[in-house]
Amino acid sequence: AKLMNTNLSPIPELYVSYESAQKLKTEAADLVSWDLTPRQICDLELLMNGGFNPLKGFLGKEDYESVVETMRLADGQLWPMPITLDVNEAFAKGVEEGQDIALRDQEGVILAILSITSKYTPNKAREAEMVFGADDLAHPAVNYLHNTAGDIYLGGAITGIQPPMHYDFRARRDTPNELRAYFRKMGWRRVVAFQTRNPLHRAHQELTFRAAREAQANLLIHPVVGMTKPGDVDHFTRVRCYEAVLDKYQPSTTTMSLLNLAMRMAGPREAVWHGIIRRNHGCTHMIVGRDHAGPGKNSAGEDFYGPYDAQELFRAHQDDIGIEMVDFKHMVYVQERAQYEPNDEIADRDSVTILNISGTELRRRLREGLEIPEWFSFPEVVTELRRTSPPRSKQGFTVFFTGLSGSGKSTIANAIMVKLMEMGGRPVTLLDGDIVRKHLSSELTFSKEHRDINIRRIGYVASEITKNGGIAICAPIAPYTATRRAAREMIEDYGAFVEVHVATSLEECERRDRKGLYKLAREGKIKEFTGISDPYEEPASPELRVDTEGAEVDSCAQQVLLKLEAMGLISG
Ligand code: PPS
Repeated sequence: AKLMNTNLSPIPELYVSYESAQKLKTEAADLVSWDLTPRQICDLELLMNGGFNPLKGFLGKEDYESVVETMRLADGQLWPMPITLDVNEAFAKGVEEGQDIALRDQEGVILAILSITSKYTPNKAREAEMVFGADDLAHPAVNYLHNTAGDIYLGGAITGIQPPMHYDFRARRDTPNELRAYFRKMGWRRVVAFQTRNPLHRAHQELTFRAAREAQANLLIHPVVGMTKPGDVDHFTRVRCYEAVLDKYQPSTTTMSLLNLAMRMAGPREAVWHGIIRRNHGCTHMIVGRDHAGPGKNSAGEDFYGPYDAQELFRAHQDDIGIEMVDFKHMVYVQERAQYEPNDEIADRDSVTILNISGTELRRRLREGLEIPEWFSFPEVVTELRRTSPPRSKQGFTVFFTGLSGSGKSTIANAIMVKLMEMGGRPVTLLDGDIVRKHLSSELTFSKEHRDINIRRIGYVASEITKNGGIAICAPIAPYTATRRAAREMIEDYGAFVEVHVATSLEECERRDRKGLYKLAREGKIKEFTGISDPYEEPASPELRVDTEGAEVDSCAQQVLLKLEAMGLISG
């Protein structure tokens, strides 16, 4: 029995009228307020605009436990994902059931009022097992649950005041009721939704064409622009990619709209959730492909879910979800026929050439500036992707020297700076220990706490330089492993981090004693001196270790350059 969406009437939203909102806003200014996290802002938007219908607010204890255990709300309605307001213990102590609190965005604007009816401590391990399939931190949502989310959940009804503000791609964002109205206006009664968090390549286009044909339906390309899997192509780039290929679709049968959803990568449960969300947006069908909303490998290196688990769970709940699944197997390119075909429908697979480029391979080719063939993607899409991920030899990066005072860090760093400037192409900034302590950290001492602040500042500045395509050369002592790691993490979001341990021994540094500081330190005239009266934790696995004893500065600098070349950061 084919489902037909003849009912495109509006679905309930949680917003009050404009007049009441103005009044509430003034009143809410006196309430205790919670500053929403980016993920909570995404959830709140879909709660308020009906995208999460039938939810009326954040889940209370009873509903939460029921959702975790049975995928249903306490009243039996299908709902697979715990939508919870997690807060820290300090905040939770100050509020109680029966109290109203204001929910603010990150600039302090009041978006909604939460009437707390439930305050509870979740069993996070259980939530991880039941919802995400394993209590394994390799799963991004499990990692979020344990390491980002607060320990107490607040549940209760939401009174919506205003939607979160978006300054980007505003014309492309639609609420469920705006899409319903559009479908009504256009006479679209059967609409198949394509959920995606990736740029559209030819395989995706073929899949959407086929799905629309199979379902005899109009097509809604419905990309997620809220939060997707860490490491994904950012949504700005993706939306430019979508816009670049939209004209390959027939405008009278296809449209695109952006969805501010915070994905959890929960595979099967997520597919069911996506179905309910698309039903709320007025769709009658949804495409579920291979490994829908998959989180990648678990900590044992295996897939969290089977490739078609999501399709199975969706199929089992299709009637409850209220929309029909258009399922697809993996699409591959058949060279002899110059077209994409579902992998499992290729009868003559022994006599044809089957081509496929995985996501990992695509990223490698982008990184190394290699060819991306036309059968795989559209030139417009590839151009956009290359703009945001230029090959490594055109990206910014950071060289981070670490070593004892007097080990030769500055000398090598200066030599490297000059050599890189001679090559040209990217601006180079030297963040030497002494320069930094003069311009960025003049108020800091050499206590552990202050050294950490100093290195974090260097890390931040280097990450900005790297992000903007420059080369940062840092040369602090940076004696602590954990702080060096923090700097690495800041920078690796934007480009390579090359840690170089200048491994001159303490004896040699003290023998050279260029600045006469070791002598003073031995005499106790300088306190907390690295190597003498303060620790230096040697890096366990730096990208490079150079030994300055018995080697010229020039040869050390050459070793660093060769390393940069081997890493693809400078072209040969
Ligand atoms: S840190 O630990 O990374 O924040 O140190 P850094 O900013 O690189 O500063 C190191 C330079 O400061 C001088 N100096 C000291 N070093 C270590 N310990 C103590 N107590 C100290 N007091 C002053 C020293 O000259 C370091 O310079 P370099 O260039 O490393 O020899």
